[in-house]
Amino acid sequence: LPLDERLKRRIVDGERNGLEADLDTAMAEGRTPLSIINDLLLDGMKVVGELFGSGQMQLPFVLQSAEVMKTAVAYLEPHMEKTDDDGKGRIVLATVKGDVHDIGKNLVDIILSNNGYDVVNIGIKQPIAAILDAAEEHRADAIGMSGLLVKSTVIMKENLAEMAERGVAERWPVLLGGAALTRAYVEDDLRSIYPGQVHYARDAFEGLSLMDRVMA
Ligand code: B1M
Repeated sequence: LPLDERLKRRIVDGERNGLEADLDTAMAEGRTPLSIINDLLLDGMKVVGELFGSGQMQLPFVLQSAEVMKTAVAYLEPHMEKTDDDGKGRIVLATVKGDVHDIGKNLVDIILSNNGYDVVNIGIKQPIAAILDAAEEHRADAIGMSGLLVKSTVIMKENLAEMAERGVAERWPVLLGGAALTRAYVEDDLRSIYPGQVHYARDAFEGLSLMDRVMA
């Protein structure tokens, strides 16, 4: 298989052996780490999602694919470009209660961190109380929530309601992302619940441009 196709296959097949060598070759050929992730590896994850969704792939294999994805991202991370600016703002990032998916959230962490933001990544399955405690403790400028399950979109709604009730809307703009969300749901349904800023980010790069806007 050509290199590009092989890297994508590695994610689908959960095949780790020789991964680093292929990533090195891709970089040596001039691909940036981010283009390897966005144009190849995420394509592989998409296929995994389709196979899993249609019952053609079982969960343990999805987990293996996710592990290879994480290994690849960790390997590529030190090779990514970083800006010199620092201290552009601080965001608390979490995957919401009941949800374990964190590959997207961790990509958002990497992109924001490499672009001058201070990211407090508190992990998966985080209830709103823990998210708000972290935001308070670290004096965050914004809160980012990720969630991939349809259930998580409901949790986000509850979280925003709780935040509105606690009167923190002035303090914390909110960024939301994850495969189950849609722009329309965030902008039409969720915005009306929270009297502060609520933004939908389709991907990590939109997350970055939104943070730039929020902090401007
Ligand atoms: Co799960 N899973 N999974 N899974 N999994 C999905 C989400 C699913 C759509 C698969 C499917 O059926 N086709 C489906 C959800 C269906 C639904 O809710 N209707 C599903 C299911 C059902 C489940 C379980 C319930 C399965 C089970 O146990 N029977 C279980 C859930 C457990 C739980 O959470 N309580 C489960 C478990 C898992 C694994 C553990 C095996 C593994 C996760 C490993 C891990 O993350 N550490 C896994 C995986 C890998 C997937 C799929 C295949 C891939 C997800 C992924 O990493 N994508 C996924 C299929 C899919 O999404 N279509 C699926 C790549 C990642 C980069 O994309 O996170 O969307 P994503 O991030 C994007 C953007 O969304 C955005 O930026 C990223 C790109 O730049 N973004 C943000 C994300 N967060 C953001 C936050 C921001 C800004 C942008 O600001 C704050």
